[in-house]
Amino acid sequence: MTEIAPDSNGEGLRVCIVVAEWNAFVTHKLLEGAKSGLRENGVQSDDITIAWVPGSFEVPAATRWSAESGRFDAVIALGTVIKGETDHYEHIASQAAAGIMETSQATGVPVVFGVLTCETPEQALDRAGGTQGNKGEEAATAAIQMARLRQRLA
Ligand code: DLZ
Repeated sequence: MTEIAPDSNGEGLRVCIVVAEWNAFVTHKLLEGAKSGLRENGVQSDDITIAWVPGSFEVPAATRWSAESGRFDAVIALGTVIKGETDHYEHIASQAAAGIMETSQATGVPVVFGVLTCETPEQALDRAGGTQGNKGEEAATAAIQMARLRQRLA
């Protein structure tokens, strides 16, 4: 039997973080969490690229460009969708999730989902360094582990 345990050693990995400006009061905190998660696990600052996009709807396109570039071992997608008075929320959240999954499957590059989908701003802040931790930091660990797993399985 062969078992591959999670490997969170980020040394030498190159990672692109795609982050949405919409709801910047949350996404900036997610970005800080992702950067510190990468750095704490050994990813060098010079090996981290941050790409800002207007909103979560644009996140999938930028993840696709970065994944197709061949320059990155993993891509982290960050955004925050907060429920409003219209069904815009459902469209943006579902398209972001589907596009990110499609990018990962089409390119083979791990693209991890760090897009919050919340009912209220408070729920979002709880998940961006508040009572529920920082989903950006969790995304960083997931990105490293998936990049390492890909190296082992490829
Ligand atoms: C338009 C819009 C709305 C209403 N809400 C959000 C949101 O909660 N989170 C988010 O990341 N982006 C939102 N946007 C912006 C869209 O993602 C997109 O940037 C614009 O529709 C332009 O294509």
